[in-house]
Amino acid sequence: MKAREIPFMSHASHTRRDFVSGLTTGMGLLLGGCTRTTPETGATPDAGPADVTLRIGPVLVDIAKDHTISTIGYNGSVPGPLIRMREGVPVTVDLFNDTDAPELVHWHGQIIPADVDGAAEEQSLVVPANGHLRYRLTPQPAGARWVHSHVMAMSDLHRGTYTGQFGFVYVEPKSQPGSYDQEIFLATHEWEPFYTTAEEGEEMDAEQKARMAAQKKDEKPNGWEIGYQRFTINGKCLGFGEPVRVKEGQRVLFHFLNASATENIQLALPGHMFQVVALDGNPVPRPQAVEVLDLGTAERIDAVVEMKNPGVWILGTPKDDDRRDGMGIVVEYADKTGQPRWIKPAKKVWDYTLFGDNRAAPAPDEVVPLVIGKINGGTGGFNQWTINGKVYDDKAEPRILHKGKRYRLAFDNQTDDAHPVHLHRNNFELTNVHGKATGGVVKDVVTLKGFKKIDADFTPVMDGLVLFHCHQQLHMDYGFKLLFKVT
Ligand SMILES: [Cu+2]
Repeated sequence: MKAREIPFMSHASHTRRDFVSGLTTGMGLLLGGCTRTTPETGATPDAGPADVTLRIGPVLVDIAKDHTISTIGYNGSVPGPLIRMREGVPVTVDLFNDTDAPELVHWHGQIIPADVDGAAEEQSLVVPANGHLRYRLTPQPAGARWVHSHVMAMSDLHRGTYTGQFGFVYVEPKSQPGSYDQEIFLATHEWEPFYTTAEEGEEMDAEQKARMAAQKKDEKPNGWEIGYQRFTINGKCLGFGEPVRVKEGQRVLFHFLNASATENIQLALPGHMFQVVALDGNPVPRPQAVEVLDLGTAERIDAVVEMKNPGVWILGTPKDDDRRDGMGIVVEYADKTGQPRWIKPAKKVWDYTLFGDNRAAPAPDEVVPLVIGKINGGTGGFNQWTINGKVYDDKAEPRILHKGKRYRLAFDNQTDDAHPVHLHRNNFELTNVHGKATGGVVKDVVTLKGFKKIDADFTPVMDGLVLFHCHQQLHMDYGFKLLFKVT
């Protein structure tokens, strides 16, 4: 069976125009092999149409009334088309780049060879400026994955994950789990980034506050942070797009993706609970109902919501300013009208271990300490980020890991920022979160809160270069990376 590339047909908030552009996408797919004459960059030449085609190019996104964002996206829409693949079934991928800058297309959360993973540090194939790249990959594992640009943006807030280059990838399992009446894919993203010196305070406990107070002495002041003017779900500000239309009694499976460049967010749907069934696309041992979801940059959550509170509601961020600036979407029951309602949820601390079980983790073959540090940039400068005391050095030899051995990544965040750290081409299992043992929660991003420790175990199965980094673009760009080599 072939992988399909389809528009967001199942998603209520897509307008007719989006749907039409989705159809255009489908035609691009058929014509893909003959619309460009630029040379192949490498990989597997293969006659005939590709199974998946992504065309990188300028796109205008109407995020609100009289408010259009000019950015770079995939196939003329933001988010890009929902790409469905089947676990273990190889696909041919065509990447066209209609921009003047080389691009990297990263298949986030998939266990695939380094050359097609889409990261410069892993020496992946590049999509040349105004050029074309074709290769094959075998999608795995099943679950909610995604695709996004992996270029360094540095000080340019119109590159990398600041743009509209992101889209859902759903790798269909060999057998379908769970029952639901409707499936909705929702991706959050912020627009119109700007530099600010205002630091966004994370919620902190007494221990975190004490450590922060101790650390603030004798330091340069904090460097640039990023703020945003506008917030969207599936490219629309709250109230502008079509609502998610539901019926009383339905079980709706939501696939949430935080496609931000730099923001960790929360989402709530007043009057309803989220039954969390998978994190980063991987089923959790103990599905649990929660009122508020926490999503660090690049994290995904699959949650089932039972629609049993008829009305018109706002699914959105508990942060009033950000919701006012667009971070939300209306959920509308059939035959219900009126102003969408918002009720502030109770404050709850997000806890990954809620979804884990009590199994004891096998002892690792080796512990890899990863101590996170920060060098303040001072006013008008960029902060730098260190792992084990060093900013990323592309001349340094990668750290060698061996296939089949169990490694424990021992994260020790010695900064006050929360870091959504990501390991490429592998999944890891959380084994200890803030001193509490857990098991069975398998992820590819984990958000390290300020001054906290998390252990995550993994066993590399595929050789080659493996990039580890913070998924906060500004942190990644300024040092927060480490390269492994699996042999
Ligand atoms: Cu970070």
